[in-house]
Amino acid sequence: MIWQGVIRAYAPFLPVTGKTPIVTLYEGNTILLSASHLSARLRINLYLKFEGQNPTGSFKDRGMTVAVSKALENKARAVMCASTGNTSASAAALAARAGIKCVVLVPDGYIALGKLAQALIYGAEVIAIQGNFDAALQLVRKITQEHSLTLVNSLNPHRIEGQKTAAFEICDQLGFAPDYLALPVGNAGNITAYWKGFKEYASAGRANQTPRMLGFQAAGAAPIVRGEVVPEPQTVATAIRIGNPASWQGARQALQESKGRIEMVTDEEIVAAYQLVAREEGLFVEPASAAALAGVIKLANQDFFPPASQVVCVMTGHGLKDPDTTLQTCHLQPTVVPAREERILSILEKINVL
Ligand code: AN7
Repeated sequence: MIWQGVIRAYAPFLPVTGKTPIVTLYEGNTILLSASHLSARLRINLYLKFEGQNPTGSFKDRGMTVAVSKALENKARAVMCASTGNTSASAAALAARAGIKCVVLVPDGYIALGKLAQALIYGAEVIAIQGNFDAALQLVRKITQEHSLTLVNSLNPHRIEGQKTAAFEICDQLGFAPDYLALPVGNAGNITAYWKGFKEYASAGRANQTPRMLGFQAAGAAPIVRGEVVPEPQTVATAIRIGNPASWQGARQALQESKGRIEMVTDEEIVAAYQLVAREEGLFVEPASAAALAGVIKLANQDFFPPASQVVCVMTGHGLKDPDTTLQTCHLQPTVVPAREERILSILEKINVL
């Protein structure tokens, strides 16, 4: 049967019934890529779960299909969220499928251009606030409590339910649960969801173990690592520019129960990993995703992983969402020359390919 999204694939594990209208973009079923070059370099077995392959280009579609389906089942007329970009793109797309309105609040000037374009073209009401994500989420929580719009941030438990399907897929693709699961942490919904998914799959006898969870925050936006709210978070990885995560408690539980770790990585480490995964594995991810890889590299360099460990690193979003950051942070540009053969040949000579 052809793939028809995570609800149909994993219905027994999800809060849906025969009466739930399934709103889907056929999200999920993303590749788990064996990262052979990085594995050799880091002396582990590293796999990359490429969530950029989802229909709106990030993992958010997994949770949003469930949240919007349940919103429609409950006769919602509109959904609302705060977002650093990917949640708004996904909410806007699935609301379009459902035929309901979508309102998104984003931090003005701190959202990748591709994500903004997505929310707008899918037809959402996009409001850019002069404040950060945390301020946007506070406003959205208040407004959705006092009015009839349905909140579709990961405080909505249906989001977590949908996102946990990524853990199921990893077990199904590998044939076992990995030893370690690494991912970037922003609002902390995803680490909460993965841990729930791994626990449920092991309880159901569909996975042999549960992995240790490894979360990574950007150094300028690392409230969980530092143990306190960061009032003015800053990082090149705008997706995780979050100073007061809503699922802080869920993250804490995942880390404690799995004997995991949460650490921070600098913007320099993020940008280095961002280029490395593109150049060594052919995978273009967004900076927030590269934070997870930067963390794995850092831990591997400290000999944290026992030999032959099976490590899955979640590449949460697609690099094409934020090409401005690529060119600026990596200082990349094409070589511009007149359209003459000798000019091309002189370059080929210089890079030793003749
Ligand atoms: C690519 O879109 O919070 O820890 O509003 O877009 O579950 O928040 C995005 C988060 C990692 C962090 N990678 O996940 C939003 C938003 C990417 C992301 C995260 C986000 P959470």
